[in-house]
Amino acid sequence: MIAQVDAVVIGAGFAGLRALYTLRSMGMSVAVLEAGDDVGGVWHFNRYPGARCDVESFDYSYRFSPELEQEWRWSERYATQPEILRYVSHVVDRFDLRRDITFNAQVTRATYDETRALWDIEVDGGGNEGARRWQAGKLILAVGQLSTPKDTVYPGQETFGGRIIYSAKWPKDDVELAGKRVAIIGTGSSGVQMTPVIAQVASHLSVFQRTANFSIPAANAPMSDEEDRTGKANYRERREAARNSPSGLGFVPDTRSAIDVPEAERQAAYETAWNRLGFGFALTFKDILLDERSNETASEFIRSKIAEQVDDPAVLEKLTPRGFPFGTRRPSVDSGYFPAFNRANVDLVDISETPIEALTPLGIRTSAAEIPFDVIIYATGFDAFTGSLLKPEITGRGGLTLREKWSAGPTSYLGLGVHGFPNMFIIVGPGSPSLLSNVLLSSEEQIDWLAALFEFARSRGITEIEVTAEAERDWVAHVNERAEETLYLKTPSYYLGAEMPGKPRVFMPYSGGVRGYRRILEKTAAKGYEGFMLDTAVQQANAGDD
Ligand code: N01
Repeated sequence: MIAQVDAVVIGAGFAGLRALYTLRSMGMSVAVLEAGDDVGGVWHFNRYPGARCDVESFDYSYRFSPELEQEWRWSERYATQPEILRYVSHVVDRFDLRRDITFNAQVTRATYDETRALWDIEVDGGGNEGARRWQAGKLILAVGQLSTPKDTVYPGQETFGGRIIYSAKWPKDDVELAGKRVAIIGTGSSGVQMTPVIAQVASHLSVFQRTANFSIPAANAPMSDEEDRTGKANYRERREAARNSPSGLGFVPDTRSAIDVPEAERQAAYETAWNRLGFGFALTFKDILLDERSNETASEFIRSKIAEQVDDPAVLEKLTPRGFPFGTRRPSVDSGYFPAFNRANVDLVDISETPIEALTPLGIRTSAAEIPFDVIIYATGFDAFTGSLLKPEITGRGGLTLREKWSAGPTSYLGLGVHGFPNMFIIVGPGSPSLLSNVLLSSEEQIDWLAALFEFARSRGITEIEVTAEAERDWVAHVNERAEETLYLKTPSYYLGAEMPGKPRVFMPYSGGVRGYRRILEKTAAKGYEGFMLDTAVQQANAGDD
């Protein structure tokens, strides 16, 4: 059976659900195909202890419904993963979204039929309704940027007698950690978030660190009634401030260079940011991510704060991040990470000095020792940005696959479309502010913009929308130019594809900021969607025409 719809959306995370809501509101028929067995995307899969959003709840929530904004009550400034899932479920029920979602449907193939301007989409794993093929006028990829976990494997892994868990595929069953000897491998945001929580229950916790990470305190707190009232009363202003800020978090940096500010004043500004801003710390001054000397003032401030939190000088030395500018690898936002290492039941294993050689039946063998464990947790991250986009075989014009097209790294126009792949649209993918921004806000911006483009096309009988080769080339050049203005290129990171061996080294997100990006989108629309070929010639046939 082939189901025919106006649009197929891949992914039922925040972006996919928003696309479903919006396109359905326009009168389009939509099918959402989701590989997991429920909604929520990364929040569905990353259910490890301590998982929580590092964007404030008021900002990490949908803006499309003022009623929804008013009725939902967040319990903390930074919501936990279970609370975020409750929110997503509430949204799905409230707007009756579930009926258009097929779960356990891993898309394996999407092929563009040039003669009919239709995407032919196949899934593995079977849909709930039994449909295994869909045909759609539009294909929306809302697959997430951090949704394909790295399959880290060590020699001897199969011999380990305990349990191995990947943080990004955390099981739904109760994972027993109380009284266990636990290892966490990886000290990115996932490792940093789970460390203090697991430390409280494990009999012993060893954290295996390859690279020390900068981390800012979340300054999390219960949401008081007063904060809730004020936040809700000022929601429109808050949304506007977020849209007009570089990161989509509402913070507007001090317009001075950090090094132009007198020492005492600079330290005071960092102190204020440290105590309240979380991720926004990087925006204390305008050039922390642009100028090495300015960056060093922020880096040094954070190092001094880490020093205040860790008792043992030898452990502190290992935990102190050096050798790359703060922010050029994504910093973490934590709730008690560094003080966890003062506990008697927690230790740090520096695997840059004593690498992991193998897993054994007993535990982990490093170059220095064999350490016994009951549970080993891989918090080793993701095949970022492109992992999930390249998982299905997506074939555009002339049999060209997206994997071939992106063999030297992703290219796009505005991050939204790829030349040779008509009627295919990517949400918060490479070439857009994506992970350098509040991703939820950025996805809503893009979806609203696409909705207007689709309306524009519909009113003119346009069946095929494709970015031009020239627009794509110019956008890639622009993304690179903006990146070159920053410090990001100085550090191997997942922004650059350095997290996976053999991945092309291309700076993937757009560093021109949320506001700058939105202005470009607005200008493009005002010029009749400049950079897009809008074709009325191809008749979109029905699947039934076969
Ligand atoms: O992954 P990461 P993550 N052997 O890639 C190490 C978002 N997020 O899941 O740096 C040993 O950041 C690796 O070491 P190194 C957020 O955007 C958000 O923690 O490569 N170690 C690093 O320490 C975040 O940035 C929240 O030297 C290995 C770690 O594993 C992104 O997701 C919460 C290794 C991986 O860090 C990814 O975070 C959680 C190996 N073979 C995540 N391979 C929120 O708060 C890798 N490592 C919303």
